Amino acid sequence: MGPKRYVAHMSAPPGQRYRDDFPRFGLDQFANRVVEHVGEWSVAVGGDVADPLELTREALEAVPRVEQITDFHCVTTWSAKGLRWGGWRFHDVYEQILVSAAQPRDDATYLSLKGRDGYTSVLLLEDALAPDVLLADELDGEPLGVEHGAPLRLVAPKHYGFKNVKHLERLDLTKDTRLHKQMTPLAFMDHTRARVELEERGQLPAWLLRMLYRPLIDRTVRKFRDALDSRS
Ligand SMILES: Nc1nc2c(c(=O)[nH]1)N[C@H]1C(S)=C(S)[C@@H](COP(=O)(O)O)O[C@H]1N2
Ligand SMILES: [Mo]
Repeated sequence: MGPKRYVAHMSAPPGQRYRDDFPRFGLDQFANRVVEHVGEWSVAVGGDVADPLELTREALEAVPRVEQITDFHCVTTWSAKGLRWGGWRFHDVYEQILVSAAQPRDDATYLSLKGRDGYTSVLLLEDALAPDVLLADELDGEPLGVEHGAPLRLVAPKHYGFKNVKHLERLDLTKDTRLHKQMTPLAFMDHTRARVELEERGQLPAWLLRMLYRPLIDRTVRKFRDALDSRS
């Protein structure tokens, strides 16, 4: 039997450590691109579809709202516990709106996502259609704030944070992953699926990426917090 003090961490996925807060986070180059709250919003949907469309809030209101409590895991090894998200299942939005209105082609097997700050990422459509993947506009019962992705963000809890695109501006259903390439400064940081349970952190062994990423957490949290605090 191991020492008692480790018991609290037993539920963390491999290589992850829980922290008490949920910091604003991301790649350095996005720290200063604070997306201020936008009143009216819609998300463009395109790619390999017959009919590109604008997904409006009004259209989403026809889809049942859901609430979900899930943990959040950043690839740099920090995790946040028990976040209560509100919004819509991407699966429901896809089945109830996108299939009939946009008519994606059969070979559109990727979901590319773009944020208003220019950040992009891509998921397998199959992964995005899992029941715990949300288009979220609420966090802990409040409208989503600028720090966590207003007005709408993706929440994909089984995938590392870098797939959970904030400030959604555009979705593409596509056969081509190059349309919105993963936003990684270095090739080894990329991973098509980035599943947390399998520790798919990137193109290098997970233990090595843990070691490279962990020292970056504190300074990144500070940088993102300072950028938010000093905005005019
Ligand atoms: N638009 C946008 N989405 C983004 C990022 C970003 O910089 N811009 N950073 C990603 C990374 S690396 C992480 S860990 C999470 C952080 O989400 P949070 O800021 O709500 O904690 O957002 C992801 N989605
Ligand atoms: Mo991250």
